Amino acid sequence: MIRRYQNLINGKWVDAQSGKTYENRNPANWDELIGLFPKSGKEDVDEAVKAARAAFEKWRLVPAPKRGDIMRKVGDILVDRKMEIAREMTREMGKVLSETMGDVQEGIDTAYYAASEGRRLFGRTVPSELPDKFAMAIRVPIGVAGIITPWNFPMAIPTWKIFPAVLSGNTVVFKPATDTPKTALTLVEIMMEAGIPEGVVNLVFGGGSEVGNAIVEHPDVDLISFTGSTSVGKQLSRNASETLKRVSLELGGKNAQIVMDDADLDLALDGIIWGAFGTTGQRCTATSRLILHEKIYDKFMTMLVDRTTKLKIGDGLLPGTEVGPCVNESQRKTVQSYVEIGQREGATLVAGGSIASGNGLGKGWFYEPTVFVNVTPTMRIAKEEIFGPVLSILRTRSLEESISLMNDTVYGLSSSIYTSDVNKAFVAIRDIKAGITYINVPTIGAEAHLPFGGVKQTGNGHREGGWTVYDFFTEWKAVYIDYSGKFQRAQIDNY
Ligand code: UN1
Repeated sequence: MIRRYQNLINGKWVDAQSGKTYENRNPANWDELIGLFPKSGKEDVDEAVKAARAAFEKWRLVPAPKRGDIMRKVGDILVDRKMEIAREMTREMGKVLSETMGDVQEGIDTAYYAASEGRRLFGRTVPSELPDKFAMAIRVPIGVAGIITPWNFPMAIPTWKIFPAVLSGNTVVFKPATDTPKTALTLVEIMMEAGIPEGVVNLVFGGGSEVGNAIVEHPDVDLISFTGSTSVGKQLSRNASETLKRVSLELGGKNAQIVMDDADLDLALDGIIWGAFGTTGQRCTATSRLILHEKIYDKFMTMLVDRTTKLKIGDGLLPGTEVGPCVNESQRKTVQSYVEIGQREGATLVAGGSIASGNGLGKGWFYEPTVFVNVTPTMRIAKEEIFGPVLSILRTRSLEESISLMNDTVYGLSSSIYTSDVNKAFVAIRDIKAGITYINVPTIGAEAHLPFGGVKQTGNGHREGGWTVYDFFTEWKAVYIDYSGKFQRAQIDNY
């Protein structure tokens, strides 16, 4: 019996109005059908937005600390159900169980942060120019937030957006990636169980061009928070401009790790293996380029190829697995096509380069962790986001050259340098153009309470995470209170 799941609109579970569904399958074993989910359309989005708009008028009046109490309960339930949710997540998107547990943990951390922010949401008071007059700026909720999320962090990324949105007093229409509907459904169920009122969080399943776009173009949606590819982000931004929405975009990356000749090489090796092949390279923070100092090049490459070829590929639910499958067939095709492009461009494969076929891998979208050398900065494998287990190596002679290679990309999300020289570390912090710079840490593993986002074509200037995301989900209102009892003109009108 195949389970058929539904959208959540105004607190009720409902089918797509068209009655259509799509299949959710396990990328480690495509024969395994997880369930059927609504293939929704514009008419379903209309209903969800109507519900969110109506709910906003009540929700905005609930005191923020009370909204925070609900967030704390959401965190508590996530703690209780962490293992079960992680298993479900590995089954629907493939990354290994320890990583899906980390994904849930990021949601837990974000929930507790939101709970505490309910008692802050700081505004400012400032002096007025005039006597007996008080001036302040307060944060107010904005309205209906459209939340559009990817499949690589099916719990963490929705929580980064939805928790601060609702804590700030907004209501939500949530469209998760088609590859990871089950985790999204669990998150929304938990929010309802914790006491989120009907209509505050609405969930609409379906594709980007139908559901996502209907949210983006809807005149009654006030803001959009999106994580995904740069090409979709650009199109989304154009579509949202018609209604002048506030839009937060977290887009692509071509993150690099530098290893200097003075680095601890064992440490740098652990870093690159985790950064490049953790989550099968499917993080927007994944390390896709390694910039190696010529003095340690040969030694480090031997170490790297040895470790890469020993990584254990398999079903993420099996103990000992280090690298799970790509999320679906088309993602694996993209990876394979980039490997072919790299070879055509003249780069040399020193590890991987093929579909992984061993025991038990035949029914999933597995791909070998892959390393290219003889890569030049103009090759497509050195420039374009691949979103898979493919690492390009660049050789360098100095810190300056390393940083210039690092910055030679249209993206600017994450960056890392391994060095034992504090002076070099500080130059790197100053000169690398990225939203995140790690010293002796891989490019992945951002903490939930720090600003997360990138420069250049990685985004449009907003940050998720920590206190900074609350700037996106609130509007500033300036307030003046004159208690002089007299008519006073502002300074500009009487100076
Ligand atoms: C992403 O890949 O879209 O920094 C997010 C990290 C995680 C989040 C990644 N905390 O690697």
